[in-house]
Amino acid sequence: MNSQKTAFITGITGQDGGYLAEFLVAKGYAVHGLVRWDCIDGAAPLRALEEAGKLKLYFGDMCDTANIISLVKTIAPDEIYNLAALSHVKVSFETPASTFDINAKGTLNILDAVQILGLKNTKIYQASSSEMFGRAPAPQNEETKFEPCSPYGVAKLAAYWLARTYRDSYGIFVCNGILFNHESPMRGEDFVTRKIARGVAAIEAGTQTKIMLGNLDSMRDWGHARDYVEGMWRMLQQEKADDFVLATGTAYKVRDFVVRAFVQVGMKILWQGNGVHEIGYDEKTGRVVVRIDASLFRPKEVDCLLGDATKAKRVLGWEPRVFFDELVAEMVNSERQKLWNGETAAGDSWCKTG
Ligand code: F7E
Repeated sequence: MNSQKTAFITGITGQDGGYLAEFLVAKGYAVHGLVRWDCIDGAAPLRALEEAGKLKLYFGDMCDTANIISLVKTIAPDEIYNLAALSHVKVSFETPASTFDINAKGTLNILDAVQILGLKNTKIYQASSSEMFGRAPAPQNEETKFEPCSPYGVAKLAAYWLARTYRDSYGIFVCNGILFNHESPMRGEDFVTRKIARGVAAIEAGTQTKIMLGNLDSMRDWGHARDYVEGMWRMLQQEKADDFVLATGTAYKVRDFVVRAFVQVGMKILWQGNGVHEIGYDEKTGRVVVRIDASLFRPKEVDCLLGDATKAKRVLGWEPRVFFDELVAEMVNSERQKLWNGETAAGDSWCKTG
């Protein structure tokens, strides 16, 4: 009898999908992943696993009900990790309808597939988000009242409630992992941590002059994605499905990330001015290396996300290993390494994205 477990990861080309695929392959799983047709570039780092016969990739679309049901039927997974999403909060203000389709309806398609196919033993991980807490006072945990304030947060909250409803109504094993921000060198370039890390390395190398940023004062609880994918897996190893916050329990401002990242290349940043006129400059040379771009502000901002992962520690035995300083150092050094290896450097035009 084949005792190898099978996992199906949607959103496998994203940061978490990549780490999770590696983690599950190392645990001996047969891993299957869903790739959207326009995300094929993101599948490149996974090719080695695919060529080694440890991973199988399928083109698909979370919004295509028949496609999702048919894939779940073919794969008949023991575990489904539903990571596929439009994950950029600012972009969700510009594309609220497709955000809702992918993040909420897409989740419904996964739940319906398991329900309709009668897969009683399939366990589902639903990638819920701390963004669902929105403006709720920090620290936030599983008992905190949700107050989302972006189309992304609202769509994720709809998916969260669908998961709970299917769990309570049909006995489907589905866990909501309410994950606070988690980063790594694999993070998308339009998220603030990677954008800063890349910018700092490029400024050090002289290929970029400044980093354009939006709100410097929002606070986030930043952990390492590698730690968080292990938490996802631990949730599905439980006897009973439940919801868990994963977080480091520490929060820093975006400006703290900037300061810390420049320390990594030996620069001390001082601040001057207010609002869109604020600048960050190098103490030694007086050179301005951070400016504010009003277009990078969001219509509504989440001021402070700070998680309390006491329940995950108690029930799952999960704890983060990487904290702020180490995370920033890893991200900046990874960007420096890429530049030293001759990877094309970003110019100033690039730094206006995200
Ligand atoms: O922004 C501020 C921005 O885009 C962090 C996603 O994984 O975590 C992530 O969402 C903060 C915000 O992540 C820029 O206004 C300033 O306050 O890196 P971010 P996020 O919005 O927190 C949650 C938990 C998720 O679930 C999401 O999928 O940084 N900020 N200046 C900026 N942000 C960006 N992107 N770019 C800037 O230039």
